Amino acid sequence: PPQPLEWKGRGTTKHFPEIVLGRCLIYTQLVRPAMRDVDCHKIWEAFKNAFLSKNPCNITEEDYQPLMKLASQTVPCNKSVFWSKSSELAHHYTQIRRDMFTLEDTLLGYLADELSWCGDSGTSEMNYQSCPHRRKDCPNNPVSVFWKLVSWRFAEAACGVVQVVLNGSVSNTFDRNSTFGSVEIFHLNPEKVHTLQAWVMHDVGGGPSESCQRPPLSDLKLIISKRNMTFICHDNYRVIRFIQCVQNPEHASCSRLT
Ligand code: JS2
Repeated sequence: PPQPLEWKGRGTTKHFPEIVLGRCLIYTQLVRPAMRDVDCHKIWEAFKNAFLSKNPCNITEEDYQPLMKLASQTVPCNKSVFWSKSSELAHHYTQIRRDMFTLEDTLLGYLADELSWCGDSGTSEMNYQSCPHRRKDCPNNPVSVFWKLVSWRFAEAACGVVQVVLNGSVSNTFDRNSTFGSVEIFHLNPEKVHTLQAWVMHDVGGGPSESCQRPPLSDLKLIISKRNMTFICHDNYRVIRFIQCVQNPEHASCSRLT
């Protein structure tokens, strides 16, 4: 019979080392050639040293410091895009507006997006079988600590007007337990960020579940106002609606778009 798995989360992604090194080269040489002098071999060394030969329930922010230092990058003011429950749409938006950045359009987010990784204290190997699940095993695992840290740093570095793409077709449009609701909004620096623009996008054809006028969004408005930033909210922001309509050109609500 197969051995019982050690952890409840998915194991390290197959070919993780090659994917991270390959993504680093693609990003620094092709996607953002301004970063062509970044040493991807050093980045890979720092990435793997953050979690290999360590207890995967005991990873700390310090473990990732060398990687953070090597991969540091500045996003220009007014160009940061946050998202919650709207990953695909937010990333389509920044793939078209190439001057805008989600976290996954920065090197660190690009390297790790959709991947899973962990090691173990007894070995210098990666665990391709299973990795700790955030809730079912432990919160301080390599993947969760990484995303919390990079999200926090991405928010802290933002300046000017920042945008957030929210999903108005789910019940937790603004979720205080999400990365956006628990980490990012509290790390925006009001001395640098003057306005948060929230775009509440409804699925084409799907009925709205939440909107700017409803309690979850008024909670967000209150949090942002209390932190001395201006809050602007629009349902179905036109520019992003166009992207949704490219994927649903036949829908009635898309033919009436002006
Ligand atoms: C595991 C991942 C991945 O504003 C965005 C980003 O800056 C992000 O890091 O945090 C926000 C999205 O997080 P949120 O609000 O929790 O939305 P969600 O749809 O409930 O969860 C998405 C996962 C957040 C962290 N994360 N975790 N694996 O590949 C991965 N990529 C990201 N961004």
